Amino acid sequence: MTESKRALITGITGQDGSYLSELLLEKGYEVHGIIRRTSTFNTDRIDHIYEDPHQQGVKLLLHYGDLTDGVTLRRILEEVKPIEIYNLGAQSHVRVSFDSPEYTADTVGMGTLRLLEAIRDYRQRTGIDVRFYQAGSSEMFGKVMEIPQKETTPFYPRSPYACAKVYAHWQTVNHRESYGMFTSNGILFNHESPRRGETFVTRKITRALARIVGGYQKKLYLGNLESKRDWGYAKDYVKAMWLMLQQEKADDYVVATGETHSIEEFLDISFNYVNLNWRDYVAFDERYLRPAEVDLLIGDPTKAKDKLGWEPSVTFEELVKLMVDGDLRSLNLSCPSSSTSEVDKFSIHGNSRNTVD
Ligand code: NDP
Ligand code: GDR
Repeated sequence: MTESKRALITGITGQDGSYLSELLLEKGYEVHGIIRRTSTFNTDRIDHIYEDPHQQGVKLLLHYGDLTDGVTLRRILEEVKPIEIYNLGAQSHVRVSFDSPEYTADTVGMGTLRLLEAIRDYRQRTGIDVRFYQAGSSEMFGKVMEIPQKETTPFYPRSPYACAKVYAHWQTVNHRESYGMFTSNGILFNHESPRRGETFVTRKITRALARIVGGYQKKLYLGNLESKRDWGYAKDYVKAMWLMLQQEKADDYVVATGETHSIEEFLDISFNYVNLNWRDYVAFDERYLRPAEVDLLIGDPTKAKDKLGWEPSVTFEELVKLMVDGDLRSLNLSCPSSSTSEVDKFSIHGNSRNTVD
Protein backbone atom coordinates (compact mmCIF):
# COMPACT_ATOMS: atom_id res chain seq x y z
CA MET A 1 0.00 0.00 0.00
CA THR A 2 1.56 3.36 -1.00
CA GLU A 3 1.43 6.27 1.42
CA SER A 4 0.74 8.78 -1.33
CA LYS A 5 -3.05 8.73 -1.38
CA ARG A 6 -4.49 7.86 1.98
CA ALA A 7 -7.01 10.21 3.59
CA LEU A 8 -8.70 10.15 6.99
CA ILE A 9 -12.10 11.83 7.47
CA THR A 10 -13.80 12.60 10.77
CA GLY A 11 -17.56 13.03 10.30
CA ILE A 12 -17.58 10.67 7.31
CA THR A 13 -21.20 9.71 7.98
CA GLY A 14 -22.39 13.33 7.66
CA GLN A 15 -23.52 15.22 4.57
CA ASP A 16 -20.08 16.55 3.66
CA GLY A 17 -18.24 13.40 4.69
CA SER A 18 -20.25 11.36 2.21
CA TYR A 19 -19.63 13.71 -0.73
CA LEU A 20 -15.96 14.12 0.16
CA SER A 21 -15.52 10.34 0.33
CA GLU A 22 -16.98 9.97 -3.14
CA LEU A 23 -14.69 12.69 -4.47
CA LEU A 24 -11.55 11.20 -2.91
CA LEU A 25 -12.41 7.67 -4.09
CA GLU A 26 -12.85 9.05 -7.63
CA LYS A 27 -9.41 10.60 -7.31
CA GLY A 28 -7.88 7.25 -6.36
CA TYR A 29 -7.48 7.77 -2.62
CA GLU A 30 -7.82 5.07 -0.05
CA VAL A 31 -10.39 6.64 2.27
CA HIS A 32 -10.56 5.97 6.00
CA GLY A 33 -13.41 7.32 8.07
CA ILE A 34 -14.06 7.61 11.78
CA ILE A 35 -17.56 6.54 12.78
CA ARG A 36 -19.28 6.64 16.15
CA ARG A 37 -20.79 3.62 17.76
CA THR A 38 -24.55 4.15 17.78
CA SER A 39 -27.42 1.85 18.71
CA THR A 40 -28.89 2.14 15.23
CA PHE A 41 -27.03 2.27 11.90
CA ASN A 42 -25.61 5.72 11.14
CA THR A 43 -23.96 4.97 7.81
CA ASP A 44 -26.92 5.54 5.43
CA ARG A 45 -25.11 8.29 3.55
CA ILE A 46 -22.11 6.11 2.76
CA ASP A 47 -23.71 2.69 2.42
CA HIS A 48 -23.66 2.98 -1.38
CA ILE A 49 -19.85 3.26 -1.41
CA TYR A 50 -19.17 0.86 1.46
CA GLU A 51 -17.25 -2.28 0.57
CA ASP A 52 -16.92 -5.55 2.47
CA PRO A 53 -13.59 -5.19 4.32
CA HIS A 54 -12.98 -8.94 3.89
CA GLN A 55 -12.38 -8.38 0.18
CA GLN A 56 -9.00 -7.54 -1.34
CA GLY A 57 -8.20 -3.98 -2.40
CA VAL A 58 -10.96 -2.29 -0.42
CA LYS A 59 -10.74 1.50 -0.76
CA LEU A 60 -13.15 2.67 1.96
CA LEU A 61 -12.39 1.62 5.52
CA LEU A 62 -14.20 2.64 8.70
CA HIS A 63 -12.85 2.90 12.24
CA TYR A 64 -14.77 3.38 15.47
CA GLY A 65 -13.75 6.54 17.30
CA ASP A 66 -14.91 9.86 18.63
CA LEU A 67 -13.51 13.39 18.71
CA THR A 68 -13.97 13.35 22.48
CA ASP A 69 -11.61 10.36 22.75
CA GLY A 70 -8.02 11.47 22.12
CA VAL A 71 -6.44 8.05 22.73
CA THR A 72 -8.47 6.48 19.96
CA LEU A 73 -7.73 9.36 17.58
CA ARG A 74 -4.00 8.76 18.13
CA ARG A 75 -4.37 5.01 17.64
CA ILE A 76 -6.28 5.49 14.36
CA LEU A 77 -3.66 7.96 13.12
CA GLU A 78 -0.88 5.44 13.79
CA GLU A 79 -2.83 2.66 12.07
CA VAL A 80 -3.99 4.58 9.00
CA LYS A 81 -0.91 6.77 8.38
CA PRO A 82 -2.86 9.27 6.26
CA ILE A 83 -1.30 12.06 4.24
CA GLU A 84 -4.45 14.19 4.50
CA ILE A 85 -6.93 14.58 7.34
CA TYR A 86 -10.31 16.27 6.91
CA ASN A 87 -11.83 17.23 10.26
CA LEU A 88 -15.56 17.36 9.50
CA GLY A 89 -16.87 15.75 12.69
CA ALA A 90 -18.97 18.05 14.87
CA GLN A 91 -22.14 18.57 16.83
CA SER A 92 -23.10 20.81 13.94
CA HIS A 93 -26.56 22.07 14.89
CA VAL A 94 -26.49 25.70 16.04
CA ARG A 95 -29.81 25.59 17.95
CA VAL A 96 -28.84 22.34 19.69
CA SER A 97 -25.54 23.88 20.76
CA PHE A 98 -27.50 26.16 23.11
CA ASP A 99 -28.98 23.02 24.73
CA SER A 100 -25.68 21.10 24.86
CA PRO A 101 -22.97 23.77 25.01
CA GLU A 102 -20.35 21.77 26.86
CA TYR A 103 -20.64 18.72 24.60
CA THR A 104 -20.56 20.98 21.54
CA ALA A 105 -17.40 22.71 22.78
CA ASP A 106 -15.80 19.37 23.56
CA THR A 107 -16.47 17.91 20.12
CA VAL A 108 -15.94 21.01 18.00
CA GLY A 109 -13.28 22.88 19.94
CA MET A 110 -11.36 20.35 22.02
CA GLY A 111 -11.86 17.64 19.40
CA THR A 112 -9.96 19.75 16.89
CA LEU A 113 -7.18 20.40 19.39
CA ARG A 114 -6.91 16.66 20.17
CA LEU A 115 -6.52 15.88 16.50
CA LEU A 116 -3.99 18.65 15.88
CA GLU A 117 -1.89 17.57 18.85
CA ALA A 118 -2.03 13.93 17.71
CA ILE A 119 -0.76 15.00 14.27
CA ARG A 120 1.98 17.15 15.82
CA ASP A 121 3.31 14.23 17.87
CA TYR A 122 2.97 11.80 14.98
CA ARG A 123 4.95 14.14 12.72
CA GLN A 124 7.65 14.67 15.34
CA ARG A 125 8.05 10.93 15.82
CA THR A 126 7.83 9.79 12.18
CA GLY A 127 8.91 12.88 10.23
CA ILE A 128 5.78 12.45 8.09
CA ASP A 129 3.86 15.62 7.23
CA VAL A 130 0.11 15.30 7.37
CA ARG A 131 -2.07 17.93 5.72
CA PHE A 132 -5.04 19.00 7.84
CA TYR A 133 -8.35 20.57 6.83
CA GLN A 134 -10.53 22.21 9.47
CA ALA A 135 -14.25 22.60 8.74
CA GLY A 136 -14.75 26.20 9.79
CA SER A 137 -18.05 27.98 9.45
CA SER A 138 -19.60 31.29 8.42
CA GLU A 139 -21.33 31.13 11.83
CA MET A 140 -17.99 32.41 13.20
CA PHE A 141 -18.82 35.80 11.64
CA GLY A 142 -22.10 35.85 13.56
CA LYS A 143 -23.17 39.43 14.16
CA VAL A 144 -22.76 41.49 11.02
CA MET A 145 -19.45 43.37 11.10
CA GLU A 146 -18.90 43.67 7.36
CA ILE A 147 -20.82 42.86 4.14
CA PRO A 148 -19.83 40.63 2.41
CA GLN A 149 -17.79 38.57 4.86
CA LYS A 150 -14.30 37.58 3.81
CA GLU A 151 -11.17 36.04 5.35
CA THR A 152 -10.23 39.30 7.10
CA THR A 153 -13.68 40.05 8.57
CA PRO A 154 -13.56 39.92 12.37
CA PHE A 155 -15.35 37.02 14.04
CA TYR A 156 -18.31 37.71 16.35
CA PRO A 157 -19.75 34.28 17.22
CA ARG A 158 -23.36 34.12 18.45
CA SER A 159 -23.74 30.53 19.70
CA PRO A 160 -21.80 27.91 21.66
CA TYR A 161 -21.27 26.15 18.30
CA ALA A 162 -19.80 29.25 16.69
CA CYS A 163 -17.59 30.01 19.73
CA ALA A 164 -16.20 26.48 19.55
CA LYS A 165 -15.57 26.82 15.81
CA VAL A 166 -13.68 30.07 16.42
CA TYR A 167 -11.49 28.26 18.94
CA ALA A 168 -10.86 25.45 16.44
CA HIS A 169 -10.08 28.00 13.73
CA TRP A 170 -7.44 29.80 15.76
CA GLN A 171 -5.97 26.55 17.05
CA THR A 172 -5.55 25.47 13.43
CA VAL A 173 -3.82 28.76 12.61
CA ASN A 174 -1.72 28.39 15.72
CA HIS A 175 -0.43 24.94 14.77
CA ARG A 176 0.48 26.30 11.35
CA GLU A 177 2.34 29.28 12.75
CA SER A 178 3.91 27.62 15.80
CA TYR A 179 4.99 24.29 14.36
CA GLY A 180 5.00 24.86 10.60
CA MET A 181 2.28 22.29 10.11
CA PHE A 182 0.17 22.24 6.93
CA THR A 183 -3.15 23.16 8.51
CA SER A 184 -5.83 24.99 6.51
CA ASN A 185 -9.18 26.44 7.55
CA GLY A 186 -12.16 26.45 5.26
CA ILE A 187 -14.70 29.09 6.27
CA LEU A 188 -17.66 27.53 4.57
CA PHE A 189 -21.01 29.22 4.26
CA ASN A 190 -24.19 27.09 4.44
CA HIS A 191 -24.22 24.28 1.93
CA GLU A 192 -27.08 21.94 1.37
CA SER A 193 -28.13 18.90 -0.67
CA PRO A 194 -30.65 16.06 -0.62
CA ARG A 195 -28.30 14.52 1.99
CA ARG A 196 -28.59 17.49 4.34
CA GLY A 197 -29.57 16.57 7.91
CA GLU A 198 -33.36 16.65 8.29
CA THR A 199 -33.29 19.23 11.11
CA PHE A 200 -31.56 22.02 9.18
CA VAL A 201 -34.07 24.50 7.81
CA THR A 202 -33.64 23.79 4.06
CA ARG A 203 -34.04 20.03 4.34
CA LYS A 204 -36.73 20.40 6.98
CA ILE A 205 -38.70 22.43 4.43
CA THR A 206 -38.15 20.16 1.40
CA ARG A 207 -38.81 17.01 3.40
CA ALA A 208 -42.03 18.44 4.85
CA LEU A 209 -43.08 19.70 1.42
CA ALA A 210 -42.75 16.21 -0.07
CA ARG A 211 -44.74 14.78 2.84
CA ILE A 212 -47.42 17.44 2.32
CA VAL A 213 -47.61 16.58 -1.38
CA GLY A 214 -47.84 12.89 -0.49
CA GLY A 215 -50.58 13.53 2.08
CA TYR A 216 -48.46 12.45 5.08
CA GLN A 217 -48.21 15.85 6.80
CA LYS A 218 -50.42 18.94 7.05
CA LYS A 219 -48.33 21.59 8.81
CA LEU A 220 -44.72 22.66 8.94
CA TYR A 221 -43.58 24.45 12.09
CA LEU A 222 -40.66 26.87 11.70
CA GLY A 223 -38.96 29.63 13.68
CA ASN A 224 -37.42 32.84 12.35
CA LEU A 225 -38.11 33.21 8.63
CA GLU A 226 -36.27 36.51 8.23
CA SER A 227 -32.67 35.47 8.57
CA LYS A 228 -30.63 35.38 5.39
CA ARG A 229 -28.07 32.82 4.37
CA ASP A 230 -25.57 32.31 1.56
CA TRP A 231 -26.62 28.80 0.48
CA GLY A 232 -24.56 26.64 -1.89
CA TYR A 233 -24.46 23.02 -2.99
CA ALA A 234 -22.52 20.63 -0.73
CA LYS A 235 -21.05 18.65 -3.62
CA ASP A 236 -19.35 21.84 -4.88
CA TYR A 237 -18.05 22.70 -1.42
CA VAL A 238 -16.19 19.45 -0.76
CA LYS A 239 -14.13 20.14 -3.90
CA ALA A 240 -12.90 23.34 -2.25
CA MET A 241 -11.81 21.33 0.83
CA TRP A 242 -9.71 19.02 -1.33
CA LEU A 243 -8.25 21.92 -3.33
CA MET A 244 -7.11 23.63 -0.10
CA LEU A 245 -4.94 20.63 0.74
CA GLN A 246 -3.39 20.51 -2.76
CA GLN A 247 -1.86 24.00 -2.49
CA GLU A 248 1.80 24.70 -1.95
CA LYS A 249 1.07 26.50 1.33
CA ALA A 250 -1.60 26.10 3.96
CA ASP A 251 -4.02 29.02 4.21
CA ASP A 252 -7.59 30.00 5.13
CA TYR A 253 -10.39 30.44 2.59
CA VAL A 254 -13.98 31.62 2.52
CA VAL A 255 -16.16 29.32 0.41
CA ALA A 256 -19.51 30.84 -0.55
CA THR A 257 -21.70 31.75 -3.51
CA GLY A 258 -21.71 35.53 -2.92
CA GLU A 259 -25.53 35.61 -2.87
CA THR A 260 -27.87 35.75 0.09
CA HIS A 261 -31.51 34.65 0.42
CA SER A 262 -34.08 34.58 3.20
CA ILE A 263 -35.91 31.51 4.50
CA GLU A 264 -39.05 33.04 2.95
CA GLU A 265 -37.40 33.01 -0.46
CA PHE A 266 -36.53 29.34 0.04
CA LEU A 267 -40.17 28.67 0.93
CA ASP A 268 -41.41 30.65 -2.10
CA ILE A 269 -39.30 28.73 -4.61
CA SER A 270 -39.85 25.29 -3.11
CA PHE A 271 -43.63 25.54 -2.64
CA ASN A 272 -44.18 27.31 -6.00
CA TYR A 273 -42.26 24.49 -7.65
CA VAL A 274 -45.07 22.07 -6.72
CA ASN A 275 -47.80 24.72 -7.18
CA LEU A 276 -48.52 25.25 -3.50
CA ASN A 277 -48.56 28.39 -1.36
CA TRP A 278 -46.36 27.99 1.72
CA ARG A 279 -48.53 30.40 3.72
CA ASP A 280 -51.26 27.72 3.74
CA TYR A 281 -48.96 25.22 5.49
CA VAL A 282 -46.27 26.96 7.52
CA ALA A 283 -46.89 27.83 11.19
CA PHE A 284 -44.66 29.53 13.71
CA ASP A 285 -43.20 27.68 16.70
CA GLU A 286 -41.04 29.64 19.11
CA ARG A 287 -39.08 26.53 20.07
CA TYR A 288 -37.13 26.96 16.83
CA LEU A 289 -35.94 30.45 17.75
CA ARG A 290 -32.39 30.82 19.04
CA PRO A 291 -31.34 32.86 22.10
CA ALA A 292 -29.17 34.87 19.71
CA GLU A 293 -29.64 34.83 15.95
CA VAL A 294 -27.28 35.37 13.04
CA ASP A 295 -29.29 37.69 10.81
CA LEU A 296 -27.33 37.97 7.60
CA LEU A 297 -24.56 35.94 6.01
CA ILE A 298 -23.12 36.64 2.59
CA GLY A 299 -19.64 35.52 1.69
CA ASP A 300 -17.01 36.88 -0.66
CA PRO A 301 -15.40 33.84 -2.35
CA THR A 302 -12.85 35.90 -4.36
CA LYS A 303 -9.80 34.36 -2.70
CA ALA A 304 -11.06 30.79 -3.28
CA LYS A 305 -11.74 31.69 -6.90
CA ASP A 306 -8.34 33.33 -7.48
CA LYS A 307 -6.12 30.94 -5.53
CA LEU A 308 -7.98 27.62 -5.75
CA GLY A 309 -9.79 28.14 -9.05
CA TRP A 310 -12.98 27.20 -7.20
CA GLU A 311 -16.45 28.36 -8.21
CA PRO A 312 -19.97 27.22 -7.33
CA SER A 313 -21.76 25.34 -10.12
CA VAL A 314 -25.37 25.32 -8.87
CA THR A 315 -27.63 28.36 -8.51
CA PHE A 316 -29.89 28.95 -5.51
CA GLU A 317 -33.01 28.07 -7.49
CA GLU A 318 -31.44 24.87 -8.85
CA LEU A 319 -30.37 23.90 -5.34
CA VAL A 320 -33.89 24.33 -3.94
CA LYS A 321 -35.37 22.30 -6.78
CA LEU A 322 -32.89 19.48 -6.56
CA MET A 323 -33.60 19.18 -2.85
CA VAL A 324 -37.36 19.12 -3.45
CA ASP A 325 -36.86 16.52 -6.20
CA GLY A 326 -34.75 14.41 -3.82
CA ASP A 327 -37.44 14.35 -1.14
CA LEU A 328 -40.27 13.74 -3.62
CA ARG A 329 -38.32 10.84 -5.07
CA SER A 330 -37.70 9.33 -1.63
CA LEU A 331 -41.50 9.05 -1.25
CA ASN A 332 -41.87 7.72 -4.81
CA LEU A 333 -43.69 10.90 -5.85
CA SER A 334 -43.16 12.37 -9.31
CA CYS A 335 -40.93 15.46 -9.69
CA PRO A 336 -42.11 18.54 -11.56
CA SER A 337 -38.92 18.48 -13.63
CA SER A 338 -36.03 16.11 -13.90
CA SER A 339 -33.54 18.58 -15.37
CA THR A 340 -32.18 19.80 -12.07
CA SER A 341 -32.40 16.50 -10.22
CA GLU A 342 -29.37 15.09 -8.51
CA VAL A 343 -29.29 11.50 -9.68
CA ASP A 344 -28.01 10.15 -6.44
CA LYS A 345 -26.78 6.67 -5.69
CA PHE A 346 -27.58 7.38 -2.07
CA SER A 347 -31.07 6.35 -1.09
CA ILE A 348 -32.63 8.87 1.24
CA HIS A 349 -33.79 7.18 4.38
CA GLY A 350 -37.53 7.11 4.92
CA ASN A 351 -37.77 8.52 8.40
CA SER A 352 -41.32 7.91 9.55
CA ARG A 353 -41.46 10.68 12.17
CA ASN A 354 -44.10 13.31 11.42
CA THR A 355 -42.07 16.27 12.49
CA VAL A 356 -38.42 16.97 12.97
CA ASP A 357 -36.79 19.62 15.08
P1 NDP B 1 -23.38 16.76 9.70
O1 NDP B 1 -24.07 17.18 10.94
O2 NDP B 1 -24.16 16.22 8.54
O3 NDP B 1 -22.29 15.64 10.07
C1 NDP B 1 -21.53 15.73 11.24
C2 NDP B 1 -20.64 14.51 11.34
O4 NDP B 1 -19.90 14.59 12.55
C3 NDP B 1 -21.41 13.18 11.38
O5 NDP B 1 -20.66 12.20 10.70
C4 NDP B 1 -21.43 12.87 12.86
O6 NDP B 1 -21.58 11.51 13.17
C5 NDP B 1 -20.03 13.36 13.25
N1 NDP B 1 -19.87 13.58 14.68
C6 NDP B 1 -20.72 14.21 15.53
N2 NDP B 1 -20.21 14.21 16.77
C7 NDP B 1 -19.01 13.57 16.72
C8 NDP B 1 -18.03 13.23 17.66
N3 NDP B 1 -18.16 13.54 18.95
N4 NDP B 1 -16.94 12.55 17.23
C9 NDP B 1 -16.79 12.21 15.94
N5 NDP B 1 -17.70 12.50 14.98
C10 NDP B 1 -18.79 13.17 15.36
O7 NDP B 1 -22.49 17.99 9.24
P2 NDP B 1 -22.10 18.47 7.75
O8 NDP B 1 -21.65 17.32 6.98
O9 NDP B 1 -23.16 19.36 7.25
O10 NDP B 1 -20.85 19.43 8.09
C11 NDP B 1 -19.52 18.92 8.15
C12 NDP B 1 -18.67 19.85 8.98
O11 NDP B 1 -18.65 21.14 8.39
C13 NDP B 1 -19.13 20.06 10.41
O12 NDP B 1 -17.97 20.25 11.20
C14 NDP B 1 -19.91 21.36 10.35
O13 NDP B 1 -19.89 22.00 11.60
C15 NDP B 1 -19.10 22.11 9.33
N6 NDP B 1 -19.83 23.09 8.53
C16 NDP B 1 -20.97 22.72 7.86
C17 NDP B 1 -21.59 23.62 7.04
C18 NDP B 1 -22.84 23.27 6.28
O14 NDP B 1 -23.51 24.18 5.81
N7 NDP B 1 -23.14 21.99 6.12
C19 NDP B 1 -21.06 25.00 6.87
C20 NDP B 1 -19.85 25.25 7.61
C21 NDP B 1 -19.25 24.32 8.40
P3 NDP B 1 -23.05 10.81 13.26
O15 NDP B 1 -23.48 10.55 11.84
O16 NDP B 1 -22.79 9.59 14.03
O17 NDP B 1 -23.94 11.79 13.95
P1 GDR C 1 -27.47 27.38 10.44
O1 GDR C 1 -28.50 26.42 9.69
O2 GDR C 1 -27.89 27.71 11.81
O3 GDR C 1 -27.22 28.52 9.51
O4 GDR C 1 -26.19 26.42 10.55
P2 GDR C 1 -30.04 26.09 9.98
O5 GDR C 1 -30.56 25.52 8.71
O6 GDR C 1 -30.21 25.31 11.23
O7 GDR C 1 -30.68 27.55 10.24
C1 GDR C 1 -30.69 28.56 9.24
C2 GDR C 1 -31.64 29.65 9.65
O8 GDR C 1 -32.97 29.16 9.60
C3 GDR C 1 -33.67 29.62 10.75
N1 GDR C 1 -34.80 28.73 11.04
C4 GDR C 1 -34.73 27.44 11.38
N2 GDR C 1 -33.66 26.62 11.52
C5 GDR C 1 -33.90 25.33 11.85
N3 GDR C 1 -32.87 24.48 11.97
N4 GDR C 1 -35.17 24.86 12.09
C6 GDR C 1 -36.27 25.65 11.98
O9 GDR C 1 -37.39 25.21 12.19
C7 GDR C 1 -36.04 27.01 11.59
N5 GDR C 1 -36.86 28.05 11.36
C8 GDR C 1 -36.11 29.09 11.04
C9 GDR C 1 -32.60 29.63 11.84
O10 GDR C 1 -33.01 30.42 12.94
C10 GDR C 1 -31.42 30.19 11.06
O11 GDR C 1 -31.48 31.58 11.05
C11 GDR C 1 -25.79 25.60 9.47
C12 GDR C 1 -25.10 24.36 10.08
O12 GDR C 1 -24.82 23.46 9.04
C13 GDR C 1 -23.80 24.74 10.76
O13 GDR C 1 -23.11 23.55 11.16
C14 GDR C 1 -22.95 25.52 9.78
O14 GDR C 1 -21.74 25.90 10.38
C15 GDR C 1 -23.70 26.74 9.27
O15 GDR C 1 -24.89 26.30 8.64
C16 GDR C 1 -22.89 27.52 8.25
